Amino acid sequence: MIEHELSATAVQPLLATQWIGRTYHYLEQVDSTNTWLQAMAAAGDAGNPPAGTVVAVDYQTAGRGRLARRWEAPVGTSLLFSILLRPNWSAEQGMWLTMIASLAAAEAIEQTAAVPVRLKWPNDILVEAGDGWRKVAGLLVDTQFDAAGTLSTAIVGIGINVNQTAAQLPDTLYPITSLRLATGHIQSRQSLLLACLERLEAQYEAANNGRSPHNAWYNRLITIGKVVTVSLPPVNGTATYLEGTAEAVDHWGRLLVRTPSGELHTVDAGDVTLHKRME
Ligand code: BT5
Repeated sequence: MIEHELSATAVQPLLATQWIGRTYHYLEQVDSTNTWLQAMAAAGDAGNPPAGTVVAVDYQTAGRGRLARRWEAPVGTSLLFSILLRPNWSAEQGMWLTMIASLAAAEAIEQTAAVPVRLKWPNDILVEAGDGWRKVAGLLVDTQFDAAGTLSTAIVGIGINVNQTAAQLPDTLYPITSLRLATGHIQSRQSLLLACLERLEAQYEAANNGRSPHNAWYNRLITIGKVVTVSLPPVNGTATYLEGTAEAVDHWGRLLVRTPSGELHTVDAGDVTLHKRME
């Protein structure tokens, strides 16, 4: 029998990591890899499943984006996986998880598909597709805090459009693509997964040793200097928006938006959508 390219027996012997992916599950289908790993973590006792546990699938019946949005990908076309981390970091440091996972995915895509990668705040991964930057991947970080407010468990979910044709991509408000469309070649999901896990471990170790990922992440952001519309959490059921120029991102990953009246607003990633203007 030919091994599935994402099966444990195919992936684990090729892993260059110490702990990420050492516990590894491949499943044909789940609702959402983040939800599945969350349930595993909730059912386990202390330290179980271990930090670094990975689940990768061929299909999600209820793939999740942020804020109850959906992540859609036809069977076998994408890299859909989640990693369990147990950081014991301060709550403020939570955004570092998005930073290191974005950087890991960016580096892995550049390494395996040889295409330039930039990031759009807070959690989009973009590639140059010939006609500008298009979203090729997204991150979903689910966090849990212990009684002392420490970030105890985090599930980092990554969805990368690998081999979709144009017809297989969902309709979106902004430009999206797959690595196949951006490069003109079918790409190996296995090589990409191995590279992502290896880069994530390196990024995580550096962050865990106190080295901030901020500068590397900031340097890849296309958002800075752009006019953005931020949709804030609804107030009494009414949508509220903030339009201004994205001036910077602070050390903890919050976006600083200057409105036309000159006020500077600090925007937390968890609560917002950036509308329009990827160019
Ligand atoms: C994201 O959310 O970009 C995070 C996506 C994370 C997906 C991974 S897959 C493995 C793991 N398990 C999960 O259940 N999720 C994670 P957000 O920024 O909210 O973007 C969601 C929006 O992206 C949707 O509302 C669609 O407009 C668009 N979208 C849906 N599927 C897409 C795709 N395949 N490629 C590009 N955009 C997509």
